[in-house]
Amino acid sequence: MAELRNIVVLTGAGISAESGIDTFRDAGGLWDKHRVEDVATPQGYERDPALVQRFYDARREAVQKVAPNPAHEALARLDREWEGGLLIVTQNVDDLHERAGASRVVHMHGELLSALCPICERRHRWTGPLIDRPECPSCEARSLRPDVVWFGEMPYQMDRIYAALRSAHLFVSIGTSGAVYPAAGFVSDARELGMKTLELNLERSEGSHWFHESREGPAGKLVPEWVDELLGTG
Ligand code: BV8
Repeated sequence: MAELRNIVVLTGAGISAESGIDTFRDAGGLWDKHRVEDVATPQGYERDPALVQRFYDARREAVQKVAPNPAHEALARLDREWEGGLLIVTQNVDDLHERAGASRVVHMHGELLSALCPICERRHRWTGPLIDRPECPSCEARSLRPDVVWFGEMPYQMDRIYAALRSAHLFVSIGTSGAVYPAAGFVSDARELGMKTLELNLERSEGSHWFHESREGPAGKLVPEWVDELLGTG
């Protein structure tokens, strides 16, 4: 096995669960309370933009009331101390990785604290609501939408993600059910590229069979343990 230098870490809603952010598919999760087709598709937004804006306004407000947990903090430490390549690819739209101090982070499904203007295509850091159709700070159009990737839309920075996968020696998946593509396909890509694969999740995910090793438990415990192992500070 080639010397372990470059790592790609994929995170999902499970890594933010212990910070008090709802996951999607777990009991009482977001998809229990909202129909995906209504709140997370371009067609749903077309049909009822106010419903979609309220959905994201509520999540944007909630994320500013919670804090990173030990799993986010451990990955931020890895980001600071790991001399090799590292890319944290998150499906999450919260900013808890960055608030914990991580910088080598890609939000493949967008960010809650960002508004996208479909007219001038500029993005703007946004902490308030969008329901009252505020003006775009660049072009003054009143069409700002949540800067998130809806189903049927192309995820962000796929070239950067595939480039990191091609030069990685280890792929680690944390807190994701492996139900949504293309993210759910990264582990099979990683196996085809011949690298080691590790899953850290509360329960085995839909793609568990692709992983060399699966550890079950809360991210707040498993991730600090794994980072200690890697940095030899365990
Ligand atoms: C696209 C942003 C073209 C918005 C999201 C191939 C086959 C079948 C279908 C498709 C396919 N390719 C494309 C599709 C269609 C679709 C898709 O995958 N559909 C599914 C439902 C079958 N994909 C798309 O439309 C994507 N676009 O494909 O464009 C293309 C094609 C190729 C290459 C490029 C482009 C766009 C999908 C993005 C949609 N937007 N989010 C928002 O947040 O509101 S998806 C959203 O749902 C999340 O971002 C995340 O991706 C997904 C939720 O999954 P998880 O994060 O895993 O959360 P979940 O609740 O499911 O699971 C939590 C896990 O954590 C569980 O396993 C649980 O056990 C664990 N857990 C819980 N607590 C803890 C824990 N683990 C550890 N510790 C704990 N404490």
